[in-house]
Amino acid sequence: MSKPLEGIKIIDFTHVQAGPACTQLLAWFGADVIKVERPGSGDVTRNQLRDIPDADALYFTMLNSNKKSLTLDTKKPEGKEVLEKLIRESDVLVENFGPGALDRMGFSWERLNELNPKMIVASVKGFSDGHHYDDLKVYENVAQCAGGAASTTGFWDGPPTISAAALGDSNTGMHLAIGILTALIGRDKTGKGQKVAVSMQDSVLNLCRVKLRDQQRLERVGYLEEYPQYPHGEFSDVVPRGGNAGGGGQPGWVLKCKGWETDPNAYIYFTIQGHAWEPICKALGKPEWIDDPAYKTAEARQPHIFEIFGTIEGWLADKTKFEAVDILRKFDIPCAPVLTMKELANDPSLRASGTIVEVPHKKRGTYLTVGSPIKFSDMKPEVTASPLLGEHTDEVLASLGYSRQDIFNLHEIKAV
Ligand code: CAO
Repeated sequence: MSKPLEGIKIIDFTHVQAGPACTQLLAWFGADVIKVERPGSGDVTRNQLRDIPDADALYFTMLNSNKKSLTLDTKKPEGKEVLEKLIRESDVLVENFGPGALDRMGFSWERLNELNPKMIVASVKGFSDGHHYDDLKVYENVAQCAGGAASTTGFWDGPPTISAAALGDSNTGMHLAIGILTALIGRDKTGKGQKVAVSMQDSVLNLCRVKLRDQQRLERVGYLEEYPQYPHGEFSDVVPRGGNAGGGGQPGWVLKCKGWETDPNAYIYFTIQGHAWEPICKALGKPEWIDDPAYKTAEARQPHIFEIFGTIEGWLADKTKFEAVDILRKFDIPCAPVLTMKELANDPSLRASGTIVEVPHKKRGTYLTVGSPIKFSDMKPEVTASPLLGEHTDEVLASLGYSRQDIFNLHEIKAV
């Protein structure tokens, strides 16, 4: 089956997570992604947190599937020459080096645009160009702090908290992929490439936009009625951390189920949707709450929402998280068990849908990874193994017109 991005050649000058997540997605959808790596070491994640000696770490394999690996020292003149050839025939270059690294290498946007005016140059940086922090190097947690996620995550009596979800890294990569695809469609109309830039701070903030909503509401009315601080606690002039409260108009909380005393994940998330109040009361065996003015509306419930959650926990005490959800789903109540990575890894539905896939790898044997979360009616993205360091160097050089002798002579700039 032909894939929509087949024929799009991408120079993948990315490392760690933010950039690789972007190019991996484009590779799944058919793009020819050539990962350019430093000879000898390659992407630093090949070696980070290894679980098998001498085999690429899962950190690398799970972010670089479906790609080719070209080892090339792009600081040496011969390496630059090869890169220039590649640039002339590629559609996109993606990079997430520290600020200024590509310029220092001699490949500024102006130079790249001169070499190939049709090429799209896509970058991830910690902060946007011209930002007062635009010289900073940034990793995931730094971005979560700079983008508003940390100050609004966690509990009010604890410190700012980092989410396990890669809001700074993979999320930024997904934003960049949207930018690249948009620029490719734009190029079809104008014939010109352009520079696409995404900052990790901006991408985190984009996902925290409801918190910016809350900041403005707080400044206008002085309180936020869906936060646990309302109505008994205090609000300052900044959006507080709301624990596990639901972010919209539906109060929710993480509630204990049978076995919580020994199993740290024996919980469900329970949401009280306004129109589901009647089914909730029925599910809990509390029909008297349906028309009681102290419980009937969301506004009336809020002052004693934790008493209501306590009653629900009483109901949950003899039910596992799975049993509870099986009952509540019949009443159309939005809820889910709190799932562990072990449960997700073995979930038959996720295996069947291709969201969790097993990938054979030359050195590791089989590893588990997350497949495409985007599903298509006409295409099923297949996940293939990440490349070994320099696995495709000779193949890529040959495709650029280098002879066997030339390739041999280039030994110094490509040696693994
Ligand atoms: N051949 C020769 N040199 C190469 C090369 C190659 N194939 N590939 C990379 N290099 C060089 C670069 O030219 C650069 O050299 P100089 O600094 O001397 O100019 C160097 O390797 C890479 O520098 P870096 O700043 O990108 O790497 P770092 O490990 O110091 O920092 C990171 C890593 C992630 C903090 C930084 O790249 C960064 O801030 N990136 C932008 C934000 C980002 O994407 N962060 C997400 C990372 S995922 O958590």
